[in-house]
Amino acid sequence: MQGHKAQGAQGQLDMEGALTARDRVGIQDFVLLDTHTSETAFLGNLKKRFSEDLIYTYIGTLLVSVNPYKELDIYSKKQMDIYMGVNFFELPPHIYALADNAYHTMMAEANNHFILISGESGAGKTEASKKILQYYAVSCPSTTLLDSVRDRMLVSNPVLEAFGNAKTLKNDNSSRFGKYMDIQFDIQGDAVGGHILSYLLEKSRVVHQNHGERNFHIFYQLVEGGEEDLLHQLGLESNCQHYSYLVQDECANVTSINDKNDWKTVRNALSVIDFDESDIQHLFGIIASVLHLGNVQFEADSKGYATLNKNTELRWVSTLLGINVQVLQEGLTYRKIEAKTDEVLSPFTVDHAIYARNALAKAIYGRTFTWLVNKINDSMENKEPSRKTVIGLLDIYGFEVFYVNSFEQFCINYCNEKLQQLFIQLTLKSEQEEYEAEGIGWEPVQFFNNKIICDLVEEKHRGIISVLDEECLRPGEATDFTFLEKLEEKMGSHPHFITHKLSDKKIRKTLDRGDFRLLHYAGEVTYCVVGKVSHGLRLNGGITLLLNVPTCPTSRFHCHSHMSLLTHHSFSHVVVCVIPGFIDKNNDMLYRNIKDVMRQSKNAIVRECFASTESDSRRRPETVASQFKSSLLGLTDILMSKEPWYVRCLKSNESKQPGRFDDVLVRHQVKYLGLMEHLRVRRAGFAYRRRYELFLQRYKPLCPATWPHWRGVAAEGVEVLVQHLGYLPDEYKMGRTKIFIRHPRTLFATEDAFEVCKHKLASRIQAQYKGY
Ligand code: AOV
Ligand code: MG
Repeated sequence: MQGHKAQGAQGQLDMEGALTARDRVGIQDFVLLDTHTSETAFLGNLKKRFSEDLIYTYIGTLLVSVNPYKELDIYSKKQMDIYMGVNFFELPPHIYALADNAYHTMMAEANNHFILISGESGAGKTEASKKILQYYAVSCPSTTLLDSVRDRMLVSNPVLEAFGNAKTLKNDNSSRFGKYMDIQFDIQGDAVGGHILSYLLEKSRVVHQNHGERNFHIFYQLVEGGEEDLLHQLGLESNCQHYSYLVQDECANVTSINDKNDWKTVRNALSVIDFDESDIQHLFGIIASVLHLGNVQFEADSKGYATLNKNTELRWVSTLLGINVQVLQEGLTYRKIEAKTDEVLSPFTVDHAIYARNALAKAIYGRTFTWLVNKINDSMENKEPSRKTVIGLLDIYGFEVFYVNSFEQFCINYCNEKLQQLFIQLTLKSEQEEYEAEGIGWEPVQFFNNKIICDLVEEKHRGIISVLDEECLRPGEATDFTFLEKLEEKMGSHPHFITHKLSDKKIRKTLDRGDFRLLHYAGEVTYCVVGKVSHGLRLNGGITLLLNVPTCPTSRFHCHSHMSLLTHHSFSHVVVCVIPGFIDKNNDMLYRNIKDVMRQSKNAIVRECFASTESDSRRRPETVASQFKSSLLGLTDILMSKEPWYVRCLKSNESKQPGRFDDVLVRHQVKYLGLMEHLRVRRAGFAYRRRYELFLQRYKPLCPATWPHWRGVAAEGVEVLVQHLGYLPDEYKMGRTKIFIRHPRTLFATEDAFEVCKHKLASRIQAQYKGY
C-alpha cells in the first residue's frame, strides 16, 4: 500500500523522465523500449546513450556496458555514495547499482551470488570487475582490522595484472588468465575476506609473442622501473631491447602503458599483501632468471648436438635460482632416458634444446604465477569462522580471433562458449522451461543454443579435446598432422567444423593444410594446429630472412629435411624460435631431469613450485586441455550454486578510440551475445519469482490477514497479501509453486514497505526476520 503508492509514483516518474529525456539520452532500460524491439532500435538506443557518455543500459537487471575508451567522471566516492542502498531503477544505470543490488539481495536473502562479466577481448570486463571490487571495498561497513584485508583485496589486482596481463592486438591490458574471485561478507555485511581461483595462464607468451604483442607486463616493469641496485643484483640491463623474450616484435614500449609507474604500484602492493623481503627478492630473481634464460643461445657441435656458445646468461640463471651451473647446463642440453637397469643421457639438437629451454621458462613462470595466487589468497583469508555469504566476480579472457590462432585461443574461445552456454542455461533456457513447468502461459522465444559447439569441443570420447588427448598418448607416432587427420575422420560432417580437406574450393583457399576452423557462437576462428620453427637465414648484408617451417620438435616429423636443405646453402643459419603446435602445447612436457634440477634450487619459491611429488609419479599427468576442461566444469558448478547477475560488455570499436561507435561491430556483439533474445524473454517474462512459502514468510507483516500467522495454503496467503498490496493483475502471475512478478520496481516498492514496517516491529520480531 504505502510501498505500492511509492512504486506508482516512481513508475510515473520513470515514464515521464523517460519521455522527456528520451530524445537526448535514450531509454535507460531496454525493457521500456515501447514497441521498438528491433535490433536497429536497440542499437540506436545504445548509440544515442554512448554519444552522451552514458555507457550503461539495463535489460531488466542485466547491465549492458559499452567501452568508452576514455576516463569518465562516474567512479568517484561521491558516485558510490549516491548508489549506496538505493533501489536499482531509481538512478541512472551504473555498475555500482548492479553491485549494490547484488549486495543487498545477498544480505536480505542470506545466500550466495555471482556476477558474470562477459564480452569479447577488450570490451571492458576487467575494468568492470575492478569497479565492482572497489565499490565493495569502499562502501561496505568497515573496521580497522578489516581495512587491511580490503587493502589486500584491492592491491591484489595490480599484482595479478602485472603477472597475468599483457598487451595483445585486441587490448593493451589483456587478461591472459581467467579469474574468479569470491568476496566474502560476514553477517553484518562487512567484506571480511577474499579468495581467487585462477584459470589457465597463457604461459606460451613468456617465450613467444605474436606480431604487435608483448610479454607479460611484469618483465617490462622490472626492466624499465627497477632500481639501479636491484637490476645490478639481478644482472639485468635497464633496456628491454637486450632481452630476446621481450623484443621479438620490437613492441616493448606502448603509449598507453607506463611501466615505470606500474612498477612502483606493484612494488608497493607486494608489501601490502604481506610478502616478506625474502619472498620479494626470490620473486624478482625468478623474473630475471626467465629473462636470462631467454638469452641463452645454443649452437650445434660437430655431431649436430646442442652446446652453449657462451654461458654468461646461464651463470646468471644459476646464481638467481641457486642451482649449480653444470647441472643446469646438462639439464638444458640432455635428456635422461631410463633404460632397463640404467639411465642414459641423450643429447639434444639445437631445436630441441631451444624447446627444452622454453619449456623450462614457461614452467618456472607458470608455477610462480600459481604460487603468487596462493600467496595472495593466504593474505586475504578470512580468519574468523563466522557465517559468511559471498559475491563471486568472474572476469575471464574474452573471445578472441587473431591472424594466427593457436592452442591458447582454442582454450580461451572454448571457455567463452562455456560461459555463453551457462548464460543461455540460466536465462533463456531455464527461464522458459520454468514458465512451462509453473504453468505460466508463454510464447517461446527462439535462440541459438551453442551447446552443439561445446559438445564438439568437450564431449567424452568424441570431442576435439578427447581426440587431441588420444593423440598425445602416442608419443613418437602422433604429430599435429595425424591429430588433424583424426579430427577430419571424426568431425568431418559436423556443421561447425571445417578443414582444408573437407571444404569446398572457395573455402579451401582461406585455409592452410595445418588448420581447422570452428564456427563459434561469436564468429569463425581458424586454428593453426601445427608447430613452427622460424629459421633465419643471415644474408651477407646482415639481413635476416625468416622461414616458417612446420614442425613438431618432439615428434618424428622433425624438420631435419628442411634443416639439411638450409645447411646446403652458404648462408649462416640461425634458428630464431620454436613454436610448438597443439600436441606439444597440450602435453606441456618438462623432462623429468630438469624438474629434478629445479628441485635443488636455493630459491625458495622455485623449490616450493617444483617440490610436488609429481616427478616421482609414473602416472601420466593430465593434459592441459583436459585440466582446463575439468576446471571449467568445476567453475560451472560453483556458479550454478549461486544467484546470477550479468554484465555484458560491448566493444565500441576495434581501434581503441574514444567516441567511436562502430555500428557493424556492436551489432555483431549484440547478436552473438543473444541480447535481443534476452530482451524478448525479459519483456514478455517476469523479472522476479519466489516460492510462495518464502514470499509469504518475508512479507506477511504487510497485511493484517496474513500477520502474524497464515493458517492456510501458502499460495492463497500470497494471493491475499498481494491483493492487499494492490498489485494489478498484469503485474504478477501465480504459478504452481511460485509467484512471478513482472517488473522489479513492483518488488522494490514491496521491499520498501517491508523496511518501513520492519522498523515499526518490536526488536524480537525483527530477530525473526534476520536472514530473510
Ligand atoms: P577486457 O578485460 O574485456 O579484455 P578491459 O577491461 O581490459 O577489457 O578493457 C580494455 C581497455 O578499455 C581498458 O584498458 C581501458 O582503457 C578501456 N576501458 C574499459 N572499460 C572502461 C571504462 N568503464 N571506462 C574507461 N575505459 C574503459 V580481455 O582481458 O583482452 O578479454 O582478454
Ligand atoms: Mg580482461
